[in-house]
Amino acid sequence: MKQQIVKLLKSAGGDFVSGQLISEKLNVSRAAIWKYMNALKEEGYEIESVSRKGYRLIESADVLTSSEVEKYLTATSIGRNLVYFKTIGSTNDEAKRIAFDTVNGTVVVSEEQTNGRGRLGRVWSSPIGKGIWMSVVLKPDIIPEKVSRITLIGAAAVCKALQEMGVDAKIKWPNDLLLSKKKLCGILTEMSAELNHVNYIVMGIGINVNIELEEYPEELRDIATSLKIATGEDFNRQELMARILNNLERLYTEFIEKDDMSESIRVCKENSLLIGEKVFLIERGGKREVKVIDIDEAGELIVINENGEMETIISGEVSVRGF
Ligand code: BTX
Repeated sequence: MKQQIVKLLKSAGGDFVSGQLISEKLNVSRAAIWKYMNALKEEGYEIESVSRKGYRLIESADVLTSSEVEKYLTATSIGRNLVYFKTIGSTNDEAKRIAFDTVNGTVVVSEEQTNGRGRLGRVWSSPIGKGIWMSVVLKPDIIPEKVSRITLIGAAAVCKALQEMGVDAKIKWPNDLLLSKKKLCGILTEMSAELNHVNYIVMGIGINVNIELEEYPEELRDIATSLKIATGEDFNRQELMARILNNLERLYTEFIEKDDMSESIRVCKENSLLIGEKVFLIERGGKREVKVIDIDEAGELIVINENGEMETIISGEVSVRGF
């Protein structure tokens, strides 16, 4: 209902819309409208109300609601069902909670996460209104072994969206994007699967957009960045979010329908931070140094190991450090 009210107010182009008209068009009581208006003001919309004239939208808020993101969205399935929160523990947890009952392409987004998660239970800092903290629910008909490729498709989608907005970020295979060697974006892919069947995938994407350095906890200041810190400019979160979803839908559909992830791999290779570098692989058994030489067509990392032999590393098995 809030979305429909915003739409109606926007269609008036800054003029007043009477409570009577809203009530008739949307079939709600005047008291309910008043409540919705207060809720919208809480979300950050600036709405003027004048008795006998009605309500007027003065300024749209910098929020990631469906009615704001929709303006930039060309994707037809991913992001069309957008579940919005002002605050939540973790969008990945919420996406997993609703995954069975919701449609493919549902996106859960929150202005803030109080329990944002990285891999292996690490904490993901998610301050209010400054980033994009979202999780996409996907229900592909693929075998579980191929799920790790979805993370690369996500990384390529974020990379393309950033390029469209004038930012050249580097991809640290398989799940991070960096600017000046500092973390700008992290991707956390989780799934529910049977032996031969994927029930759902939740791809969590966190991007630091308009965060200032001093807004990070002390321990992150040397390793994290944001678009604002790197460029000195504020970025439109709604547009960036929609562009990521638009690119994701295209790259994901190519993969699911044609088993083709060549464009995603090309983007990951062209913007790779690791190819040509010596890195440490951190595995269950310990830590070893290898040289990265390529990413193959399945999205696996090709390295030369300590014995001079070529080896294939599948994402999800290792962490990469010291690049
Ligand atoms: P990761 O395990 O690779 O990275 C986590 C590490 O990154 C932390 O240990 C910390 O050192 C650092 N870090 C924490 N917060 C930030 C930040 N805002 N910017 C840069 N570095 C940071 C990467 O995990 C995957 C992160 C996914 C986050 C998304 S947000 C939406 C969704 N919901 C959720 O709970 N997680 C995902």
